[in-house]
Amino acid sequence: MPDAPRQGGFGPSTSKPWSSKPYHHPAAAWGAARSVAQTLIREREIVKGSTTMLTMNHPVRGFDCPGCAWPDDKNVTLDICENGLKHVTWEMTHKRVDREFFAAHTVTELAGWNDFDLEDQGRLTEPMSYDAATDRYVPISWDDAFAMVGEELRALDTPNAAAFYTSGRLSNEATFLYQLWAREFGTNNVPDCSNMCHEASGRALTASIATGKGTVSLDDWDACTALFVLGVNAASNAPRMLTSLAHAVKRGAQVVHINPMPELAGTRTIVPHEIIQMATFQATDTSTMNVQVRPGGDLALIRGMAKAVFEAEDADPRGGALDHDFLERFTQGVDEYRALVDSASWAELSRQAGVSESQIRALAQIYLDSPRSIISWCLGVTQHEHGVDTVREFTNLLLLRGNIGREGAGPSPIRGHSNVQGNRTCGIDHRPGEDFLAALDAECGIVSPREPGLDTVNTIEGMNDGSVKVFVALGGNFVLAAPDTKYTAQGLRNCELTVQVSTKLNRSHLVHGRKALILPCLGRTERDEQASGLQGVSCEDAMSNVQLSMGKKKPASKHLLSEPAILGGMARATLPESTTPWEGYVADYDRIRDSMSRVLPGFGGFNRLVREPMGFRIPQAARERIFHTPSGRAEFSQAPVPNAIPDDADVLVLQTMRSHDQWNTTIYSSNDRYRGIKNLRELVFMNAADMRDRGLSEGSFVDIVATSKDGSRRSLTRYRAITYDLPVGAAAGYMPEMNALIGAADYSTQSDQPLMKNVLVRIVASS
Ligand SMILES: Nc1nc2c(c(=O)[nH]1)N[C@H]1C(S)=C(S)[C@@H](COP(=O)(O)OP(=O)(O)OC[C@H]3O[C@@H](n4cnc5c(=O)[nH]c(N)nc54)[C@H](O)[C@@H]3O)O[C@H]1N2
Ligand SMILES: Nc1nc2c(c(=O)[nH]1)N[C@H]1C(S)=C(S)[C@@H](COP(=O)(O)OP(=O)(O)OC[C@H]3O[C@@H](n4cnc5c(=O)[nH]c(N)nc54)[C@H](O)[C@@H]3O)O[C@H]1N2
Ligand SMILES: [Mo]
Repeated sequence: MPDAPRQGGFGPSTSKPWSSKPYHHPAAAWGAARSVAQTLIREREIVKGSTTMLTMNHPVRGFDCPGCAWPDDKNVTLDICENGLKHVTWEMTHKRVDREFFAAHTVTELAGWNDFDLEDQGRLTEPMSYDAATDRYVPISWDDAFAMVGEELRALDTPNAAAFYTSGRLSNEATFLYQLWAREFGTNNVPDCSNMCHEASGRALTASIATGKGTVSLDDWDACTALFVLGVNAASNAPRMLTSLAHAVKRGAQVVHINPMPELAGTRTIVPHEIIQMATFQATDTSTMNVQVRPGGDLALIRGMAKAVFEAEDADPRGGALDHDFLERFTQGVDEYRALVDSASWAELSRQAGVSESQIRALAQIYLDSPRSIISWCLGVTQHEHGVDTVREFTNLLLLRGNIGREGAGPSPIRGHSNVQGNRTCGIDHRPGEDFLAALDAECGIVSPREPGLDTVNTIEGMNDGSVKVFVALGGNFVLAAPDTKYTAQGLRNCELTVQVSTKLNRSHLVHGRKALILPCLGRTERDEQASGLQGVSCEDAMSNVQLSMGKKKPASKHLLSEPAILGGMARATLPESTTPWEGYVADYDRIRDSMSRVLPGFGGFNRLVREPMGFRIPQAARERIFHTPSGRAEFSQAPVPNAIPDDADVLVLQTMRSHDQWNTTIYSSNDRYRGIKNLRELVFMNAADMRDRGLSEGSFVDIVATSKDGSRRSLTRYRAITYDLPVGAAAGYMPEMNALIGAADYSTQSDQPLMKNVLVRIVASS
């Protein structure tokens, strides 16, 4: 792996002077409009891009934005955001990576390029295979590529020597084929990006209320009277959420942001689609309160709120602090939970939360005064050791006042990739349930393996110890997205075969196995023609709505295949005797949906439902207060309050996050507008007191040394220290560059999620 160029990190190299100035404008607004215009111009897509925008997230026959998973608002005619537009234009670029490009550059040479420049070459155009003799990718026919995959897989001693990774934008239909191929072949090794984002949420909600998903809809967001938003940078990562936040404040709901880093969504926005607001520069508040929690202090904070709720109940047993009827009829374990809450002292809860008792009480009062409350969260909560316990604590607090299974109330995780939730629904699960497997086997006439498969961190381990020899990735950029960059790279290089199904060139094509394939696919904006005609695919958003998405654009190259077609081809080559109608599925996606309708609960009539104007919402038992847990009730959890404070005062808790101008490993520019940063990615935000203690001034070069759970150390040198309003002891910087600091052993024992928001570091001035 090359060292990142300075200042630009993995983004565009820049020699422009860096700067850091507080941002004083509302979120979205004209800064966003200007940024979109720049992207459109850069990709020379000004005309096509702007008309394509008009069909994005449109209820009737648009395509689903390939960006984030925030649901479409049926009341908004043009439901778009700055970052979604950047994302779409990124896919629609006129630039192409063709066989001449690969002939002109060896892989060793490309490995020296920076990541921005790799993706900036444009769309991949035809299948390529690595040729070790010339150290180049050379063209290969689709049939030969499929045959290579089939041969390598069939040569393995065990199907468990293969792993099948998904990045969460794969459609439901392709997902179903993908997991069917893996299981018919004989493995549950289906790691996915969700192992790095919401695994903790899924496990927690499943244990508490027997659903892996949030239970609320956008209508509930519009009906709630209090909204608690934890650990999400909404203005950058779910910009369409700003509209809901602004509307909630306008109609008098309480909107509380809980975050160690005050983010712009916690202040004001210009509602992205309200053109008059844009023109007149009127901003709407997006919060009524901001609370600066200690990194990893959320469980203690929520427990403090629960403590105040119990105290209110004791002070006035008829005051309605608790929903006794709900607790009695629908829950299990409240007495034990109460004892646990009683045993925690205010002093300890306040110390661990990093928030004063009076502020926790004020938060609890908002909760007590609210008839309908939603708790919403993202990575700031899940990418911690105690992520599962924390999400279960959210559920505990909600249960106390019956805030589940009724209008305007419930848990609402903010999901990442546009179809990451749908991937899990449709079978990307390394620990599948028996009900699902039995239904799959009955429909498809196969015998699925029952032993659990590998997730992301265990796949990396397997590639390194030689037990995983074939790695297939449907999208994503595994080597940069995963922790411990060097170790992950070593694992990939250890493989017999790596297969990357992608739209653009990225680092994971250059860090490859002995044999390697790059298989280019259609993007979501493009027309997908199969034997039976034009096809649509479906996605599920973060609130369980499933909608059809139809690409409109001419494909970037005539050699591209759709993801279902590539999967069908690889599966047929792997399983020549298979009775699965791979060719029939690919010819007509309705056939895939017919099979899915018989396997997946809530998908009966899939082909009809998905063609309704806004699609359909998957029914959820928990939403109806039916809890399929072992006790048949919603279960309180009984977790101890974790220690969020490092033993050594010199150690800082570093979080790795996104800048405004990136999509995971895709970096659009080296600016982070809302945090006031220009032309700099190799930085670490710190509290002023922590900077002073270390003798650092604004922009000083520092070395960052992380100590892993296993005692090993990793470091980054010559990063710039930037003062930011963070709690003492907290630090923050950008992924994916900082994955170099996260050890392979540094994942949560509760979820296997890498500790991407909890890296223990020492920071010193560079020598
Ligand atoms: N434009 C854009 N949109 C995206 C993405 C993108 O890269 N770019 N990525 C998509 C994906 S895959 C995902 S999963 C989501 C991610 O969306 P986010 O979760 O917003 O992602 P991060 O940038 O990692 O930001 C983490 C947030 O959690 C806060 N935080 C950190 N530690 C703690 C803590 O201990 N407690 C609390 N309460 N807060 C904490 C941070 O200050 C920050 O605001 O966004 C999706 N949307
Ligand atoms: N340190 C740190 N690391 C993190 C995180 C963090 O907060 N901190 N967040 C984690 C999270 S939440 C996630 S979700 C992962 C993201 O991990 P991934 O999903 O693996 O990474 P992306 O950067 O989203 O993938 C980008 C690539 O996807 C391909 N692509 C784009 N569109 C398509 C398409 O339509 N089809 C196909 N087949 N390919 C396509 C392109 O080739 C592009 O280069 O990163 C994780 N890594
Ligand atoms: Mo994610």
